[in-house]
Amino acid sequence: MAEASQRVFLALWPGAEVAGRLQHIALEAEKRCGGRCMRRDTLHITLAFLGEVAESRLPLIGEAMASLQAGRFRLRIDTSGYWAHNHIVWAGCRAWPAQLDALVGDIRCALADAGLPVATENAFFPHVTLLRKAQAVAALPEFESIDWPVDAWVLAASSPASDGVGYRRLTGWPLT
Ligand code: 2AM
Repeated sequence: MAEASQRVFLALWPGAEVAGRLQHIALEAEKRCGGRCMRRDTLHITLAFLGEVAESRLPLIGEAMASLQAGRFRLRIDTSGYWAHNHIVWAGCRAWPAQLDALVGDIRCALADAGLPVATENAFFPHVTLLRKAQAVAALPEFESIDWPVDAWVLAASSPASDGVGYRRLTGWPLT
C-alpha cells in the first residue's frame, strides 16, 4: 500500500485582527466578483509550496525549519488584484521588506538541502488569496491598508473540505 502523504506548504498566517480585516475585503470583493470566499481562519501567504510529502518525511521539514534564524518584520497589505488565469482575487503588498525575501530564500534553501524540492515555477509574489472562481470586474473594492506584524511562519496542510479545500496549521516557528 502506498504510504500516506500530505499536501503541505510553508506560510505566514495572520492573527485574528488582520484575518478579520482581510475577510472583510474578501466579502466586499465577493459582492462584485462572485466566486468563493476563503474562510477567515484559512487566509495566509504561501512562502514555499511542497505539494505531496510522505508523512514519514514531514519531520525533515521541522528539522530544516528549526535550523533557521530570522527577524520579525511588518507587512503592509495595500493592494489587490485579479488573476485571469486562475480566477483568483488576492490582496498583497506594493512593496515588501527585504527580510521577507530573505526568509523565503532561507526556507527554500533549507528544504532543498533536506532533499525536499519546492515548486518554483512562479517567482515569489506574496499574496493572500481572498476569492477563488471569481469573475473579472472593472474595479475591486478599495480598502485602508492593513499593517500585519509578522512574528512566525508555519507549516500548513491542505485537505478536501465540504466547501472546497481546507487548510490547517500543523506547526510553526517564531521570528525573533
Ligand atoms: P494560491 O492561493 O495562489 O492558489 C495551498 O494550496 C497554498 O499553496 C495556496 O496558497 C496556493 O496558492 C499555494 N500553491 C498551490 N500550488 C502552488 C504552486 N505550484 N506553487 C506555489 N504555490 C502554490
